[in-house]
Amino acid sequence: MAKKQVTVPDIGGAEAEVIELLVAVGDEVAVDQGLIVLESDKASMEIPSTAAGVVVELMVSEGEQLAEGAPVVTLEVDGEEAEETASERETASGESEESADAAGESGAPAEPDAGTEAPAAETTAAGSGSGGESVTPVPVPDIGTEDPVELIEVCVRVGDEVSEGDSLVVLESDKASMEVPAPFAGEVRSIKVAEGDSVRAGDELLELAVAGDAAAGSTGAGSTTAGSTAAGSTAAPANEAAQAEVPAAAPSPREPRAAETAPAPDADSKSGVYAGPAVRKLAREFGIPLAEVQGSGPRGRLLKEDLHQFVQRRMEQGGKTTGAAAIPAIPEVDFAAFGKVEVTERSKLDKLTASNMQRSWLNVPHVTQYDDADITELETFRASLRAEAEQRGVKLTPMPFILKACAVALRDNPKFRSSLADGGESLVYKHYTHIGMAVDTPAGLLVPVIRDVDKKTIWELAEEVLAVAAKARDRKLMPGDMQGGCFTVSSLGNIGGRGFTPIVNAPEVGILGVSRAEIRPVWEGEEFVARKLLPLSLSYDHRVINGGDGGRFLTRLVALLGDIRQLVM
Ligand code: CAO
Repeated sequence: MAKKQVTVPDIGGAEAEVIELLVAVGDEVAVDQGLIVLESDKASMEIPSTAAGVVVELMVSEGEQLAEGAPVVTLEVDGEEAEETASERETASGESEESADAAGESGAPAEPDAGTEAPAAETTAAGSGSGGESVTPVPVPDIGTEDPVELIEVCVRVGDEVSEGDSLVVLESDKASMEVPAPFAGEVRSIKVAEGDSVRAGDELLELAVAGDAAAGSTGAGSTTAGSTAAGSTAAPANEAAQAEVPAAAPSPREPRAAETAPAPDADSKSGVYAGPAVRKLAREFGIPLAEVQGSGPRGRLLKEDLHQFVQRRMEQGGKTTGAAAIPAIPEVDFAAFGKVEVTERSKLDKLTASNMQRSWLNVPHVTQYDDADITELETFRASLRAEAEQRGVKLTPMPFILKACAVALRDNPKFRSSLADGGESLVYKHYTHIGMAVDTPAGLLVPVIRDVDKKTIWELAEEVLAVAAKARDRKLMPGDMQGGCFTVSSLGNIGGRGFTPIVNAPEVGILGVSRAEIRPVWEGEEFVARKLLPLSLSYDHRVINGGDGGRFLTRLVALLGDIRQLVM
């Protein structure tokens, strides 16, 4: 086992504050795993481990200001890793291990590379003498990694005059986001990149044009202000001698902008949002306004878990009150401000029904069709069975006839007992006829399912209607008693009303609402006659059922109830 120190790499600025410790002594860390989070006035960034090992010493504490080279942790690494690291160092710099350590070796990603020299090499003199113009390509500076990073924003347009230090583009990796500042003042002559491009150190970003005198001036300024700009260093154009000495602009860690963090207009224009680049990136991908998220990290720092919880809360809120995060919530009102109120807890069943209804209402495009069934003859027949019903010990209401008529109509219109599957790609046709029946109970609405309605007699159905309604009211239904339905009947006939629009019990595609039957005058060609009419309302899922299908189903149902002899056909 050998020891290895990890130090702060080039952070593109003077100092940054430790705002979070991501590891503790004894932790096992992997290469690239975040050790601490640093935050400057421009950005926050994770400092990754440069080796795999166990943390044996943590040399920093929260609130401390650190600069490049400051030791962060000491790791105990296995021999192989230590050897590799040592030989890498020797190959890279020719230094001994001690001298590398003394210099704060950290695998810091900011070694000079091709990009730093590119501007000088490619500067072209477009004019002549000191009064001419030079056009200088500006490359991606050293960004601390050889991997490509995403260019998420181009901050300038062709023709823009920029000052030294102005942001040209914004780059983002999963560890940091950074602005690339203008290495000198000039006019943007051409832009070689676009948002979404992957770029590496040395890739050309754009060309800046400077007048000869100005260029010379800016060179001077660049060399004298090196280290004091946001980037911490500058590059000068035009003057080759100067360029040879002055490093190219280092990227400036940045504070992400509103457009980047979330689509919400004020998402992060509010100051005080503490979030690392990975969190900001995630927030941007999901359109989460960071300013609305409560950070649970040290000093209110936003963690990925906070985003997860935010999304989860929004979804739950959607399920309970609005159905979807995108739907604006109904504002809470202080009703007590207007008079005496009483607040009661809703039953579990009530809340479950509410969320099922809302889910269906929001997912299913509903259409409701209305018609009246003439049940005069049916009622005469039912009345004729009263004595037998008493003998059998059952109450014969219109419900068994309605169920039976629905079974025949479902057989004749099989789409009504289908369900959507594969996200709408296919339809499942059921070859059974199980029908749910809404039961109004003191605890809330329950929908037991009566199986194989098509195979049962009116007497069997009458018994079962009574039995399941009693079971529902006594809260004795098992979950299986309420599953497997193909269609639902909801009758308010015993209560009253002329019609209503029932909500489809998805994934079923149809539901029949039954209202109170009453005797009404019906024109029969030459005169009005008194007939008993049963108002029916058929709601269906318009993704599956077309108006024509709905019309055929309802017309068939009306015909069946109007002439119950057809029920046996
Ligand atoms: N028109 C006129 N009278 C009707 C009728 C109708 N459409 N339907 C039933 N009735 C009569 C019955 O004949 C019975 O009369 P008698 O007592 O004189 O015999 C009386 O109303 C009570 O019937 P019932 O309710 O006991 O029996 P049912 O078979 O009609 O209904 C059940 C059973 C469980 C469906 C019903 O009791 C019920 O709970 N309905 C409410 C369903 C509901 O809440 N739906 C809304 C869901 S969406 O919010």
